[in-house]
Amino acid sequence: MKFVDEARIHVKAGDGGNGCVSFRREKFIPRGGPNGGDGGKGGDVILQTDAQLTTLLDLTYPKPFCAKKGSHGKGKDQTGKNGKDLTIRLPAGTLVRDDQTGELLQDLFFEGQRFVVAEGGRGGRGNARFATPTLRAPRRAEKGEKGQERWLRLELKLLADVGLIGFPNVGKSTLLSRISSARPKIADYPFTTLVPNLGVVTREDHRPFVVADIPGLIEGASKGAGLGLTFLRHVERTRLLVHLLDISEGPSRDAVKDFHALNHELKAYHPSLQEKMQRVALNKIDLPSVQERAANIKNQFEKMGYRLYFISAQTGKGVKELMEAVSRALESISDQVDE
Ligand SMILES: Nc1nc2c(ncn2[C@@H]2O[C@H](COP(=O)(O)OP(=O)(O)OP(=O)(O)O)[C@@H](O)[C@H]2O)c(=O)[nH]1
Ligand SMILES: [Mg+2]
Repeated sequence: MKFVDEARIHVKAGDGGNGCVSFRREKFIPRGGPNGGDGGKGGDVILQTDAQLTTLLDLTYPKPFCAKKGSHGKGKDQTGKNGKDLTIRLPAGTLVRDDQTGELLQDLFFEGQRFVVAEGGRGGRGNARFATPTLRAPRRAEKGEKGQERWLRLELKLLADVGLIGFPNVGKSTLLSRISSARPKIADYPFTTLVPNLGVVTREDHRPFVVADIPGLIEGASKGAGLGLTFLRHVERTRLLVHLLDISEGPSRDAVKDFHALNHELKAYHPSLQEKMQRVALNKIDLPSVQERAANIKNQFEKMGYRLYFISAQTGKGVKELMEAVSRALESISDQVDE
């Protein structure tokens, strides 16, 4: 399925129905009073999150999303029917902005959360409402109000607990496929992953958590190199990052330099991203060329205050230890939040 994380849509709530001008006409009652009913209220446009959805694809729709109009009032004091609401379904994690001002209208974070984004117009009052002791036969009724109409900018930020980051080809998707039932595409060329993948990690001793594997980042991504940084929006809301490194290309690959270069890109996207807690792992430890240099690299990371995990996403070696560390870190973060 195509992944879409931005959309611009036009919503229009229903207009209210008009009030009615009418008079009672009955046998033996020569001058019946006014009995024009009120118009019905126009339908609202409502946004609602839906657990089944993971992209904004359904919303790349050129026509406006319109709720129904209220019916006009009728004689015999009949109020017009209210127009039907229109509910638009969205994935959880969607930010809703006014397109013109950029103002954040709502952050649809929870499952099933609803938000009235355009209100239907009120129905106009019928002439029955305008009768007074001195004006017994008003010929006046109101028009229904217009329904609200606006352009919205929708932006999806995936709700994952853990973000998997790293240069292209380091094995992020391989790791995701090992720790969850997700089956992202894996190949030995850079930029295999073009859209984020989500996987759920279920563990006996810990609450399940969601991991997002995002497309590879490269140096200069903040200036548009590679796929740029726009996918980083999907790790903005994660609580923890797993930073994956790979030196299998040969001695020219410097894990420490790569680590700093990627963190520099995180910071360029938003300083808060660089401040997120990270767990750092050197992948492809099954390869002898990697094993040879591993101890030295571990030392360098220790000096910087990081424990370096050795893993092989392919064979599974060390993955359990890394996931335990991730579980523990998530727990300590949620404890902090609880406090
Ligand atoms: N030997 C070895 N190869 C691995 C390991 N993990 C991944 N690979 C290989 O490395 C290549 C890249 O793996 P991917 O999982 O597609 O890498 P990625 O980080 O998702 O790459 P992008 O999506 O392009 O950013 C593939 O050929 C994998 O088979 C590992 O632990 N050991
Ligand atoms: Mg990938």
